[in-house]
Amino acid sequence: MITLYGVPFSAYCNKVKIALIEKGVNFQEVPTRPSQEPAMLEKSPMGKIPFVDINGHWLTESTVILEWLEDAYPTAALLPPSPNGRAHARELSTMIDQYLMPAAGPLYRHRVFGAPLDDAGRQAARAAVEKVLLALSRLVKYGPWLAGEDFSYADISAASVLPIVAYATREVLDEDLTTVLPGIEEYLLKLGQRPSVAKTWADWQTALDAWFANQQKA
Ligand SMILES: N[C@@H](CCC(=O)N[C@@H](CS)C(=O)NCC(=O)O)C(=O)O
Repeated sequence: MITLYGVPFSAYCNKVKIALIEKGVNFQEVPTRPSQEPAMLEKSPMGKIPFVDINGHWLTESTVILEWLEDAYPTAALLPPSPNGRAHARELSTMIDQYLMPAAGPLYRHRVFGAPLDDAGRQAARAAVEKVLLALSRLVKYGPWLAGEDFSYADISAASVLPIVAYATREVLDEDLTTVLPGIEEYLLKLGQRPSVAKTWADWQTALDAWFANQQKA
């Protein structure tokens, strides 16, 4: 049994959840927020989520956890067979995780958690998000999946991050910046047909709704 520690607000946690479901692995979720408390740092030394407990072995970093799953459960592969295909999937996934999500982070944290964001911050976030989306649109060739014929890490990152970017830019900038990606509508529909993605998106929406309902009560 694998235990996933995190929250559905987090794109990085959602990556791991999608991969676990895709692999058909038995797992449970324990709602956990990032923290610098010593007890948390024992399990997640940077105090970040997600982290997992694999029968007593603690592991952090979403991509590392995906790599562990790929090694441990090679069937239902989440990387294409050829070296070039694998590299391309990792390249897209890395761009989405390391550039797109951090670029949209200030908008998302402002919208959901009320983190301060002034006009200069808004404009900086917009420029940063646009830059990554433009870079991605140069690389993406739906085949039909992001890195080609096979559903891969690239799609897992996209499924985890694109809805957050669409939501945050729509809500804070009044414009869904992801629409610049060619074929995005059709691609999101296709992603949403996968049970792993549909479940993860539904959990994210439920968490958002509950969060805002609680905020209104407070
Ligand atoms: N590179 C990490 C990023 C994880 C990450 O930044 N998680 C956020 C939540 S979405 C977090 O824990 N932030 C708190 C912090 O950075 O202290 C991964 O892929 O797992």
